[in-house]
Amino acid sequence: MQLSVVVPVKDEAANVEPLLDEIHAALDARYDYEIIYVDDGSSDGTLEVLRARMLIDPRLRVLRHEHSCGQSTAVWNGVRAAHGEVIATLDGDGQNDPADIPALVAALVERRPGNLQLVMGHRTRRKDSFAKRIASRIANRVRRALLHDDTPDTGCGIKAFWRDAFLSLPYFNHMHRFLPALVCRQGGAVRSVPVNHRPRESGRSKYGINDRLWAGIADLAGVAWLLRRERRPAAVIEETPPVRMSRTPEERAAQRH
Ligand SMILES: Nc1nc2c(ncn2[C@@H]2O[C@H](COP(=O)(O)OP(=O)(O)O)[C@@H](O)[C@H]2O)c(=O)[nH]1
Ligand SMILES: [Mg+2]
Repeated sequence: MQLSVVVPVKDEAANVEPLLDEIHAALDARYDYEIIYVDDGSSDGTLEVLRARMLIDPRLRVLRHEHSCGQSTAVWNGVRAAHGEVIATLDGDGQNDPADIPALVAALVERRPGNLQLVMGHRTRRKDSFAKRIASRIANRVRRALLHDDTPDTGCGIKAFWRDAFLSLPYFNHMHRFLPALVCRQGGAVRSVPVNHRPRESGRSKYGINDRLWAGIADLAGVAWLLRRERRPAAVIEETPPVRMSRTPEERAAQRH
């Protein structure tokens, strides 16, 4: 199994090196893996730190957007570029603990149930401000009641999924907050696994409670609409007897006579 770790970053210069060290410590000797950082138009020197590190770290790949396009788009492009069939993502600010990656990946490849497509981290003890925890708790309740996605913590940055399953989801800005509902929509199963959470040591949070709330309400309405518009059956049954396509021009010519 090949594993690609995708890390979206915007203005996380001081967090890059410590987090990379932790990712290597968690994965070295366990997996065939690569780490893909997607820099989303940072202006604090994040890209320069990544470039310097890339020279001495053969497992590190660096992608960048010339202008900021948001976290969902960064994750999407990182996954598209990934070579692994299994993807793990985590936030670039160090709040997620890379030591949780093996447990998430193990749960995914166990495939219980067989249609398991996504394993979500669940931050059971969040190290965020009181206001943020309350806002998040309310948002999670409302989302869960409306989307029935049976996931306690969809905003958690650390998760594992199959690359193919992710790339068959509909892309839209902010989609990364709705992965469980979108996976269920396409017939996949989702599991949640408890993970560690840590306070932010450097840099600033990019999301305010207010802008997350208003964008969140619009997105929730959009995702609810998408769920109602899903009509694909679990399987398409072909009734035609097997037909072999002709392989060569000669074979095709012979069939015409
Ligand atoms: N690519 C990209 N990543 C972002 C953006 N905003 C936040 N991030 C990353 O998403 C992760 C979570 O963001 P953060 O500000 O810590 O959110 P919080 O933990 O919910 O306060 C971090 O790795 C950020 O660097 C963005 O606009 N683009
Ligand atoms: Mg954070």
